[in-house]
Amino acid sequence: IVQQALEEIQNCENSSELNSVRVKYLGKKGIVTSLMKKLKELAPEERPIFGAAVNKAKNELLKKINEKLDELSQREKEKKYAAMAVDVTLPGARKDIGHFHILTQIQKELEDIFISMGFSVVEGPEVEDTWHNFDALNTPEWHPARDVQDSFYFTDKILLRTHTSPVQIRTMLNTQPPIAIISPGRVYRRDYDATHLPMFTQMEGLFVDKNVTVKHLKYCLEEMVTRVFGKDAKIRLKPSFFPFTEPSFEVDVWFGNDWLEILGAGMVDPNVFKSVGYDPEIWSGFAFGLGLERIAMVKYGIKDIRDFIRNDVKFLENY
Ligand code: FA5
Repeated sequence: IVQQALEEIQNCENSSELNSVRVKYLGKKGIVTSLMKKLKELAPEERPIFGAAVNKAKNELLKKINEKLDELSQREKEKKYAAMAVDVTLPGARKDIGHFHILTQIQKELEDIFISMGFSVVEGPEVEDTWHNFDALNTPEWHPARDVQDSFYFTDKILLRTHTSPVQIRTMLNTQPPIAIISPGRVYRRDYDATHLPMFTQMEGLFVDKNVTVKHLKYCLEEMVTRVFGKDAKIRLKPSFFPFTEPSFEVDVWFGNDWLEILGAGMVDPNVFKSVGYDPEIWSGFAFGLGLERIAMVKYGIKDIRDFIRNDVKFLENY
């Protein structure tokens, strides 16, 4: 009987099976218990021997059952914890997170490039007065750029700035040379087609010191262009005209297999220095104004400037 019981204990898979085995042998009506009841049917001299044997068997089974119970409950615990465990090596659920708008990316990229050359970033107001936007920039009343056709006026003296150049004036009025600043921001014009927006983004650059020449301007722009477009990119300065620079240039970049215009630049006109109280005999400088949308269009081959403001997620996700 003991042999049989031990085998059954050993074969138990879980604690409830083990409990059934315990009841079967040691319960009130169990096999071992009923053996004890047979004691009184035996001859008196046989009773102590039989009793001791049954007791021994009972204790042995109890001990085995308890051992087995420990083992099983340990195993059941392990199973339970294993089921609860988290595999930290599994990849997480992917969340769609946004990223910077392509124009913001270009702006940051250019800021980093100019900051590394020693420029600092300043900002100016988008609502300007005609003195900062035009007069101080040597653009007199009769100049066609002041025409209501091109600018958004609130009153005859207040308008949405048409370029970032008024930040040159605000900076020079606030500080003394040497000056090396860039100024990114929105500007507004009455323009709208595949290459012109009524609201677009420029980045102004201004460098003022003694003995500044066109070479400094060219170096600075070449450095910027090769860092944005790669080592093979080249620039070309074409003569142009701006009232606030003399000489003035339009700058083309060679990218892909074409020359593309990306900015206007030049040497600060003496009249601009006079309007901020700088002596043009002492100070010289260069300035440039680049169109950020145009730079992004050249770099990424974007054909229609209106894509920047359509907020089409499919377009924006590409950059
Ligand atoms: C200016 O606005 C001058 N203030 C630039 C400058 C600054 C010259 C300092 C000299 C010294 P322009 O109007 O060419 O220049 O505009 C500069 C750049 O802005 C252009 O090369 C072009 O890239 C971009 N741009 C002009 N108009 C638009 C428009 N409607 N939409 C998008 N980009 C434009």
